[in-house]
Amino acid sequence: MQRQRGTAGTEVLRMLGVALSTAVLLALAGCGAEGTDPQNCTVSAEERARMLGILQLSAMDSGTPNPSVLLALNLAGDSSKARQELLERIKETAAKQAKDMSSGQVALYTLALRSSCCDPRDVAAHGQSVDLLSILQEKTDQELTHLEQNGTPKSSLFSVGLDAQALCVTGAGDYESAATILAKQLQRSQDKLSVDEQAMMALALVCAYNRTEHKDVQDLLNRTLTMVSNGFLDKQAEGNGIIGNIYSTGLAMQLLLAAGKFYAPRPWDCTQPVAAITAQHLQQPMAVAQALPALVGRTYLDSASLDCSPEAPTTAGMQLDTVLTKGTTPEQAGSNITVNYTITNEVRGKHFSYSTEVEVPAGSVLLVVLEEAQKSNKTIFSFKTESTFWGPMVVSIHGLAASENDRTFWQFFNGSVPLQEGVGTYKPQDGEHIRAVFSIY
Ligand code: B12
Ligand SMILES: *[C@@H]1O[C@H](CO)[C@@H](O)[C@H](O)[C@H]1NC(C)=O
Ligand SMILES: *[C@@H]1O[C@H](CO)[C@@H](O)[C@H](O)[C@H]1NC(C)=O
Ligand SMILES: *[C@@H]1O[C@H](CO)[C@@H](O)[C@H](O)[C@H]1NC(C)=O
Ligand SMILES: *[C@@H]1O[C@H](CO)[C@@H](O)[C@H](O)[C@H]1NC(C)=O
Ligand SMILES: *[C@@H]1O[C@H](CO)[C@@H](O)[C@H](O)[C@H]1NC(C)=O
Ligand SMILES: *[C@@H]1O[C@H](CO)[C@@H](O)[C@H](O)[C@H]1NC(C)=O
Ligand SMILES: *[C@@H]1O[C@H](CO)[C@@H](O)[C@H](O)[C@H]1NC(C)=O
Repeated sequence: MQRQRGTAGTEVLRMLGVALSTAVLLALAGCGAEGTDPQNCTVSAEERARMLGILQLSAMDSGTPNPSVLLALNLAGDSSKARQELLERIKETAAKQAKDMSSGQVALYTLALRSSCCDPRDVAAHGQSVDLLSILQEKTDQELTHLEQNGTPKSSLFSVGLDAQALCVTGAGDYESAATILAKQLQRSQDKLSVDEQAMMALALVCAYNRTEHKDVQDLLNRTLTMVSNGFLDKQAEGNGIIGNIYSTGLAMQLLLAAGKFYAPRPWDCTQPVAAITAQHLQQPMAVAQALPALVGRTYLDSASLDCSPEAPTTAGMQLDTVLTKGTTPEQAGSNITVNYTITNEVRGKHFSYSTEVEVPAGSVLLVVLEEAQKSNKTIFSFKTESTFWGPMVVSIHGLAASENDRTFWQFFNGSVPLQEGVGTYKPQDGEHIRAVFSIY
């Protein structure tokens, strides 16, 4: 269905869509769909179930609990046992570790707990209790000070976007100055920012626009949101439904869902990005967690308006077996591929560049190439990884470590094209040239 904003001719169709898809949402979530446009941009029931299955499996994982997964499960109306257990572990971790987390992590915990109908001001577990909102405000202030002094935040603009969203939807603290600073950043350097960053920053502006009483702030937010959302619509047209890349498209959809009045009367065909994401069969829990909210018509800004009445109807048990058996296509057994691997530093300290050719079984992920190279020469191709919610991140090669303070990292390329995945999921092809280049972001 073509999504027509403010076009009178489609009013009847629209009303029909409202009635039907509101019914669908109510059936799915057991609660209202306030704050989102109730038209049909939702993913098929099968794909929704598959995605929920991946998130539930990830929720049962014993590793560090992932607040993005809990947030997505809540926004999609899940009430499985896995979700309940994840919530308990999120509370525990928040109570114990919030003070040592990055601002963006605290923001995600805040949104995850708020969407679970818990009060982020009083998170108690095992006799410990923390006020997440005061911690968040403090960490956000540090980010904003850093941003004003150095032109960059301590962590990422993506994180500061999450910070401002969490402060705004909980109605706590100073979301207005955060939103103003983010708007100015977007105005100044929109073309340099990734779609992911723009989406998270702009979502915060939508929330702030609705709450602020200052006309000049409203004007700034209005102009910025018109600019960003039109930019996304242009990208969707160029990218056949994809806005940025496949991993940013769901986040961009969240903004387009929330910011409709800022690009009206321009139409948005929301079925295009839904189809593009569905066709991708996302596997990584983190990728699914970021994509699913928009695919059920929700945004992170809905975290505070979910139905908190006791025990909504439970969703049917997920077919985890379909998730588990749905593997990726089997690779040709026994055959090897050759990958040319180069590491380069022309940024810090003694400059270097080394190349090698390694043989790995066809279908191996890039991490296996790095391990083979390391085996061939430990001094030259040594490397270290850290585990993150996106998988292993390469934090050091040849003894040269990435640094958040210096804003350096190891960037990966296929030839001259930057990879869109990490070493734990990217699968190089035969004869490919992989380059790891020490870079500044
Ligand atoms: C900021 C950012 C970075 C920064 C992170 C450091 C910093 N302090 O800002 C830098 C520039 C280092 C970075 C690097 C890369 N990134 Co990046 N990054 C992001 C971004 C925009 C926001 C992350 C964030 O702040 N999250 C909020 C905080 C609160 O959550 P967090 O869990 O603490 O975030 C940490 C992890 O996300 C981690 N991280 C960031 N990117 C990546 C990528 C991979 C593969 C891994 C394992 C971890 C990781 O660093 C964050 C800060 O510590 C996301 C966008 C998104 N949609 O999530 C992309 C994103 C996560 N990155 C992505 C990619 C592809 C990369 C690179 C592989 C790019 C490349 N060609 O080299 C490299 C990693 C290479 C390596 N060494 O292993 C993809 C991952 C897709 C996927 N399916 O795996 C995303 C989703 C962007 C996209 N739409 O394509 N990234
Ligand atoms: C919306 O789309 C989904 C998935 O394509 C479909 O199952 C559902 O029937 C549609 N609902 C309406 C109201 O069109
Ligand atoms: C605007 O904010 C108010 C609270 O100040 C909230 O009740 C309302 O739902 C919000 N409206 C939208 C469209 O987000
Ligand atoms: C944004 O500003 C324009 C121009 O001043 C105005 O016409 C429009 O109504 C504003 N939009 C919103 C959502 O306030
Ligand atoms: C790898 O490729 C680079 C650049 O094309 C080349 O200089 C180098 O000799 C190659 N290394 C090996 C081991 O083939
Ligand atoms: C494939 O490569 C591995 C090293 O990754 C090596 O041990 C093995 O002998 C190779 N097999 C063939 C058939 O070349
Ligand atoms: C590793 O490479 C360096 C430089 O090319 C070389 O001097 C050294 O002998 C190599 N070590 C091994 C174990 O191959
Ligand atoms: C790497 O780049 C080459 C050349 O652009 C391309 O043909 C190949 O598909 C890329 N590899 C992967 C795994 O995407």
